[in-house]
Amino acid sequence: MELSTAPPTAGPTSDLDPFADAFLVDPFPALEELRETGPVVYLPRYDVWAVARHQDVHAVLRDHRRFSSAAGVGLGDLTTDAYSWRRPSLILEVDPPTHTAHRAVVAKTMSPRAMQTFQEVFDVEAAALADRLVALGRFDAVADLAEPFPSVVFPRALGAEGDTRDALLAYGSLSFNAIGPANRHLEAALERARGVPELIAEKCRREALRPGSIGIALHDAAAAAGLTEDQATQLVRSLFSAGVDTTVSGLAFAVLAFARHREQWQLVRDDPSLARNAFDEVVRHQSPVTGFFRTTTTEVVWDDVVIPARRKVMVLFAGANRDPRHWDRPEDFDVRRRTAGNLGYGAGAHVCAGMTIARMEGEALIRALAARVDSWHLEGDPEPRLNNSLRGLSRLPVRVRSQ
Ligand code: OVV
Repeated sequence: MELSTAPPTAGPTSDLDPFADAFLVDPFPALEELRETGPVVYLPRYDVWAVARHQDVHAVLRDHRRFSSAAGVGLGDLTTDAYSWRRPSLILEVDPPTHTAHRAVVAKTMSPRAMQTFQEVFDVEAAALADRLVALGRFDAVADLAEPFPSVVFPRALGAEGDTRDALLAYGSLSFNAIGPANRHLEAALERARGVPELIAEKCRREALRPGSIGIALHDAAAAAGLTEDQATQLVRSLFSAGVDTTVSGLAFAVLAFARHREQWQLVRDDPSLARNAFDEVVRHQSPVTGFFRTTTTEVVWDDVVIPARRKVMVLFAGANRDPRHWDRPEDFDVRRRTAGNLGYGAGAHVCAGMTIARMEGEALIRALAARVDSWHLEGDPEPRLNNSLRGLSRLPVRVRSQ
């Protein structure tokens, strides 16, 4: 291997604003430009660095020693500017070894084995929803399909009592907007979520959770690992934060993809075992979570570019997921594609803890719909939902054809 002898440089820069509305609506042209500009690019507008190529996104995510999560995974530094509405996450905003212990507790309760219990409930719920939608014929695939499914099945699996839908959607919106600057999207999310953090905290307590639920299993596993009840409550909160809006986005993008690419829907109808891979391909193609940040723990020389210590690096999953250096025809939505290397769920120690349940939800609903819907038709333009780190739709008017 030839070692680079070039001296470290300041590296390429870009005037990109990754929180401007144009980027939030459609980040892909700008991400292509970033990938072409270099492996790591300085963004003077926010005084941060950005990586958008598959290889670099993957490598940064796996290097938690030099790229820390402990100062938060957003633009701001949580060690100096804490969020006003919650304490730091015990799993998202920490590094190994503390992270490892907390992650093990969550992983145990969210494992494929533990999730098996919920498969049947998801299938029954998906079938009932698909029946209702086919009966409607025309509907908004966001309000009537993408939002109701995760915001019913996920809190139920977690053990939350009562109707938590609006609270969870508001809380998710806030959690993901908080990754960005204090712009109007974050302001609106804070306003919408007034009183919600307190309500969520209440729902996460052991006494508030249903026996046999993931939430109770988490409390038990946390106690067995020597964590306090307060810590267990905060770990349950993490699941509520990350588990609803993300899946809502994935399902809305799935419908949009199938309305735009009817031959892909036909493939899933012909072979419903493709449902699982199809959902993963939606996550690869649309990358609901555009990217999170890391903070350098020391000076890092990355491909001859010097990033000083204690600086923020934006890790663009959505850039990696469309990188032609890794993917064949990255712009194409292809349900039969090998999705190995999909970074839509992140990678490394912090890879999405809810990945198994998210995939189960996506698969269950796509399967149920594939058994009933012949084709999807757009009845109007999809409307984007603007959020500082979570791509999504606010409206998706569709009509379904069924026999
Ligand atoms: C928004 C988000 C994503 C992932 C994890 C968490 C929050 C957390 O609170 O742990």
